[in-house]
Amino acid sequence: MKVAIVGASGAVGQEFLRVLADRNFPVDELLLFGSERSAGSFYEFGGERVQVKQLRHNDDFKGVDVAFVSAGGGTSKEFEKTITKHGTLMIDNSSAFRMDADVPLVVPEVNPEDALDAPRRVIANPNCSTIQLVVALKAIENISHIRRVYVSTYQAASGAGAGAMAELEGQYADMAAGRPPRVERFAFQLAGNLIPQIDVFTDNGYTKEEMKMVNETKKIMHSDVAVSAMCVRVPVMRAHSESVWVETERPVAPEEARRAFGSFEGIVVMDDPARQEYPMPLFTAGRYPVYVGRIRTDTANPNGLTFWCVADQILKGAALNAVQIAEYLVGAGRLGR
Ligand code: 2RA
Repeated sequence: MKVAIVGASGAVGQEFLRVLADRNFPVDELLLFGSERSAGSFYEFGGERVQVKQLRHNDDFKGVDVAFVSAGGGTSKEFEKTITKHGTLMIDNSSAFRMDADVPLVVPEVNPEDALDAPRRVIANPNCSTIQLVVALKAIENISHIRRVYVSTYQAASGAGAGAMAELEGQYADMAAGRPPRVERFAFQLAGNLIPQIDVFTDNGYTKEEMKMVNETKKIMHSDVAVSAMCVRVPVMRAHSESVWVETERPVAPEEARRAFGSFEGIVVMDDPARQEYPMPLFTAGRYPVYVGRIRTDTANPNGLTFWCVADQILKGAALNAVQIAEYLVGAGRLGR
């Protein structure tokens, strides 16, 4: 297959290279695209050095089967037609098209068949914090309909890109050296701090990140589930964590939930409080699954269940999920020759 990565030099772009190789995705030819700034750089794939080309409005995508795009919403909007005009499937990591009715929003463990109907040749990869949430929710939805979800997120620096990760690392180094930490990517110093704002505020007082969790969850799950979210940036490098409270139609005992999570594809249960076993972002970074632990009954709601989930934001929250969508389509005979 002829495969393209757009935004190859970014944190997610780099992870695409590793995930495609690690999962033996059938790549015959790989094209890398980037901004004027990253054009000319070389990256290694399959034992060869591949040079990044500048993304332009030309016919570079002719013959490309699938393009994994992670270069920001503005670039996705500007280049959608250029990328898809010869039939290339665009799997887009930005928020540009997620809520468009003719663009499927897909998490393969939850709604893979939605990927089969992409009339614009665009499939959207959901927001990272939504992906890990819906994987966990679907395991419970399978045994009792979820009416309501409250979620608090603890989102790593990686969600804001490679530059933000470098800034967090630099801030820790500055603090250790007694220098004032450099603050550029975030509105405030992140090291030693928590920032209760991700993305801009909307009219209802919630941030865009919080409203993505509300709206995307309904679209992916084809559900009327009510979601209320509080999203917080934490000084963690690259895995997002979430505290989740769900209200189900009938009470679900923790043991039943543990079995449902344990048998669900893509979830690993780490839940042995007596041995202090629960998922943590430090140990989840670089891994594929969504980890779930601290499963218990909600003390404030007889139909409530609460748990903690952690997943690598750059992998399951971005690159891995996009590659899994492509793998599903290959398996369904809808991608590649
Ligand atoms: C974040 N959800 O963590 C965003 C990235 N897509 O900032």
